[in-house]
Amino acid sequence: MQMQFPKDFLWGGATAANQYEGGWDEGGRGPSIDDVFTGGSVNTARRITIPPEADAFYPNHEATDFYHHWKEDIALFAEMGFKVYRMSISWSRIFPNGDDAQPNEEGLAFYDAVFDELAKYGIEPLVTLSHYENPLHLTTEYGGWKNRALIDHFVRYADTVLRRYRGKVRRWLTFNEINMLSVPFGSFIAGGMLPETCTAQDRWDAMHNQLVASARAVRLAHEIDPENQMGCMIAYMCVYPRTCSPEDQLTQLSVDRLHNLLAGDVHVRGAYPSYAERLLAEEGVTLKVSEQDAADLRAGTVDFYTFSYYDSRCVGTAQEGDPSTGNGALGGLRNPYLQATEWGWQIDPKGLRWVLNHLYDRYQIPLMVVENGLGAMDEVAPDGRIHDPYRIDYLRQHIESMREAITDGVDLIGYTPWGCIDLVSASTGEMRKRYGMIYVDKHDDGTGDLSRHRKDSFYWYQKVIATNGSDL
Ligand code: BGP
Repeated sequence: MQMQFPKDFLWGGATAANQYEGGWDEGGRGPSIDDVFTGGSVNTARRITIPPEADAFYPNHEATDFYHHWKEDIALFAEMGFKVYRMSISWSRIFPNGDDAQPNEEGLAFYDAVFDELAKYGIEPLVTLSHYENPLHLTTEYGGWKNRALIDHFVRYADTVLRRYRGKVRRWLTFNEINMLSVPFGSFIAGGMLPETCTAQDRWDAMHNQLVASARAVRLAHEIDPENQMGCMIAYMCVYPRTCSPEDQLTQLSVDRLHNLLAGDVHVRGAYPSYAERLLAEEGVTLKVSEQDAADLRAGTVDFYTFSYYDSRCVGTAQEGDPSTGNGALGGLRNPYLQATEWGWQIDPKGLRWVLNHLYDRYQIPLMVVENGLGAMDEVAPDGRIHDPYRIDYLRQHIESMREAITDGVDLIGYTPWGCIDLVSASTGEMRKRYGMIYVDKHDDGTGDLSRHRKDSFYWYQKVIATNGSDL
């Protein structure tokens, strides 16, 4: 038995302003935390420099310049056949400092034009309110998301854009990969807190504040337009027990709950799960939930659940000679059954079927894979084209796995592979780690004319969408 993709399946692609939009000091935009983040290299973290250094290169200042190429890029997305386009609004383009009295009209008008252009092609926007980006002022003046003051600032920003784009945008995600705050990697990128002074308690306080802010935004969105569909976004870092020892099963259970499930449980169920207190205590963290917070969380549960899926890893007892994975966010052990990318991310399409089933068993609400893809170093071949069979292979196998999950009975409503057009890497700040089906001529030393080129995967994905996933 083999089911097909539902006929209204949302095929598309995903980007985010912090890595794609550029125009960092144009149109009245204020600086964001990404504007003080320089590039790293393979598996080395990016560097934070406040204020920006005059001679350092900040990859996202221009990024791949959606700000000046949006018409051309949307036309290319339409050519691929996108039904949906996941993007984010840059908060500091709307409120340059995050706590301003009035929004920046030029910023609001920019996204109006983008949404109108998408509508022209019948592409539905899926908008992330906060994708790894805060106005920098909220870090320098407030210390980032551990400060509860950010809840009100975020809700005001959400209120502004929800009202402005009412009817133009119907599907929203609140915080990108909110659960990255469960690991030190998320301190700055997800929480706007300087890593050297950020404690585990700060990170979990920040996550709590974002969960409350998210719930309040969800409730507001439903009030503003009952047709709004509100989703959460979780980085699902699939984990397996390294061996069949009972200890390894329990380690897997704890890691899965702490890093993957906890935040989503709050988003979907409107309350912290019963396992939270003990698990957090083991991290040295105390959960503080006021009565008002509890009421807010209950009143703002999400309509659908979205996640990113790139790889999997093992946890538990290391075996002789086991290397750890090169993916710094969660660490973990190598799985001897899997190949890894150049950046140590283990390629595991079957794991996606496992995760989809795991999540649907748990929540029974519509699911969407809003990030997935292969970061690779693409070359322009002597024939002037970009041949990326490795990316086609990766995507094909993950789409097959999604079809298996649909056959298993999972309500999967859409798929937006990450970085459908080349953009800056979040973890390393590199340009050479490319995900796109559209190549952008831009390099780590800042050179390149930003011209766009269709890769082989562009034509392949176009065919996948045209046949609703039946010709892979
Ligand atoms: C996710 C982020 C994205 C993105 C992607 C790929 O965690 O939501 O912003 O960049 O990972 O990661 P990277 O760019 O580090 O390869």
